[in-house]
Amino acid sequence: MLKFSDLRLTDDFVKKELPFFNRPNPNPSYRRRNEAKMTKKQRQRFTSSLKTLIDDGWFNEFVNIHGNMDYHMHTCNMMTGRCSLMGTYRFLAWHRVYLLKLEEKLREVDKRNFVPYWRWTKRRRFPKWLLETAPKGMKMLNGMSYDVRRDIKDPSGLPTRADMKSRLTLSNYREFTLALEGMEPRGAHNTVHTWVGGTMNTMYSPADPIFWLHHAECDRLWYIWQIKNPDQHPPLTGKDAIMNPWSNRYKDISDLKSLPYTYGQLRV
Ligand SMILES: [Cu+2]
Repeated sequence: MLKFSDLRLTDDFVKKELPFFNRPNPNPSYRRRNEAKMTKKQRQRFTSSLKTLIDDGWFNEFVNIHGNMDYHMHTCNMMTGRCSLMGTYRFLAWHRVYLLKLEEKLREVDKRNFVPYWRWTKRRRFPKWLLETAPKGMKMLNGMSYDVRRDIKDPSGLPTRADMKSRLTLSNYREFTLALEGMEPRGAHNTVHTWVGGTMNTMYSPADPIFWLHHAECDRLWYIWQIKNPDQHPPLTGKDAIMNPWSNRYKDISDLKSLPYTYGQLRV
């Protein structure tokens, strides 16, 4: 069982001042691991379980939830070009729920599964072991078919660790989430989407398995930030606070101790 002391919090202040009400789950069901540190078996399990979900059509439908941009889960809607703060405020929580739903399904296939995270600041290249997992013959909401494509750029285009460290010092929710998601000047999340390119640059980006590893890293960065900033929340009320099409509420999904997972590493 994971002990709190295993979390390797490097910052002494965090250890001492960690507020009781937003600390990691001391008894998580599982741990999300760094993709670079996974064993061959764990990687194979992940890709073959994903393939099971792709082959039975579940994955395609699940991707299309993201293809429907009516859920206000990004600052800007790629379809209409309209941007709103509501999307800004829902971005992190909505994607946390989305990841959890895939993870639940993967764990139904094999209980040992988890969504790995890709530390793009440190491992500055596309994870080789995932290169060949690129679904083909996917269907968009309008019935058009597509294959997952990538246009991977030079490593220098990825956000740096120094950059992320400075973004994590922002202590206001809105400023932080914008710096992570990306408005100007190019937030980290958007930068990585563009860096992978191809399908990752569209609203069908979840069709590329790297989407999940990228978003697990974004979620991990939020998680680290939440520990340091337990009082910072987006001003979501009423139905805006419900991460539709699911029924999860912001207040539950942002409570670290109620999450079933923790992260293998809590450093930026
Ligand atoms: Cu998204």
